[in-house]
This record gives sequence, C-alpha cells and structure tokens, in this order.
Amino acid sequence: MSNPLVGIVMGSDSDWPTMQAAADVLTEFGVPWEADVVSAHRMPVEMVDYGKGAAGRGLKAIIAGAGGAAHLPGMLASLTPLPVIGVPVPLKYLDGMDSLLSIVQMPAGIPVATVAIGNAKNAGILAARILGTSDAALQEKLEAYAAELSEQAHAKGKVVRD
Ligand code: RP5
Repeated sequence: MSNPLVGIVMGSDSDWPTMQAAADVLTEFGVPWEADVVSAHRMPVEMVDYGKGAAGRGLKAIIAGAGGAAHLPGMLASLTPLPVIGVPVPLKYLDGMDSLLSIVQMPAGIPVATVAIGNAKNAGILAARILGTSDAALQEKLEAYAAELSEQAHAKGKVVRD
C-alpha cells in the first residue's frame, strides 16, 4: 500500500493468521497499512532499523505481534516515539499467557498498549482511533461502527426478551 500510516509487524510469518485481523479492519476503515516480519531475536538489527525509521517514514502507529518470549512490541516501543500496540499471539503452550505477560509488563516510561490474547482486530481498531483524533472522516466511520455494534447487541437482546 502507498504511504502506509500503520505498520503491522510480527515475529514470524506464523503470526500472520492472528495478525491479519488488524490488517482487515484497517482496510475496512480505509487506513493504509504495511506488514512485515521483524523478529526481535532472529533479526535484531532489522528490528532496530524498523523502530528507528518508522516515524520518519510517515507511520503514525505500530501494531506489533509476537508469541512466547514476545519482546518485539516492547523493544519497538523503546526505539520509536510512535504509539505501539502489542498483540499477544497464542502459541501451542501456555495459551498465550507467556506472550501476554511478555508484552504487558513494560517498565514505566515505555508504554505498549496491549490488547487481549489473539485480539489483533482490537489492535487495528485502536490504531484507527488514534488516527481518528486528527481525521474527522475516520472518526465518523468509527462512530458508525460503534453504533452498528450497539444496534446488533440491542437486536440480540430483543431476541432474548421476546
Ligand atoms: C515468536 O516465536 C514469533 O512471534 C512466533 O509467535 C513464535 C514462533 O515462531 P516460528 O517458530 O513459527 O517462526 O518469536
């Protein structure tokens, strides 16, 4: 995509089935994104380059997903002034608790906005909300989306009540 505003990065291509939900929802809201594999442990130099260069390239937010010893989101947050949203990717063992705790327990001063285990969709929506603070049209789309969710919930409640 040209001029991406959100960078989606992950530790391995095996994270993509989880991370794709972030890309899908950004596409739904018309937010240009890019996606790449930048492993904190296997590609540390590339990770530093990505983090250092992200803001200068015009990105406004980074969504970073990883599983297990999930250091990528936190390391990127230490390398960029951009908001970083972390997605704990669930692996075969420990149900993603290892990923969650690796991402959420950041030291004061270096925040990572961590979403629920496997919930890359929320990461995409949160990135869109961040961009929406300076984009009225996008904010309107987000409001319409929330109204639609509310309508659906009311409709379901009606089924239970009737
Ligand atoms: C992590 O190790 C990656 O983020 C991925 O979740 C996990 C497994 O990676 P692969 O062995 O599938 O490449 O660093």
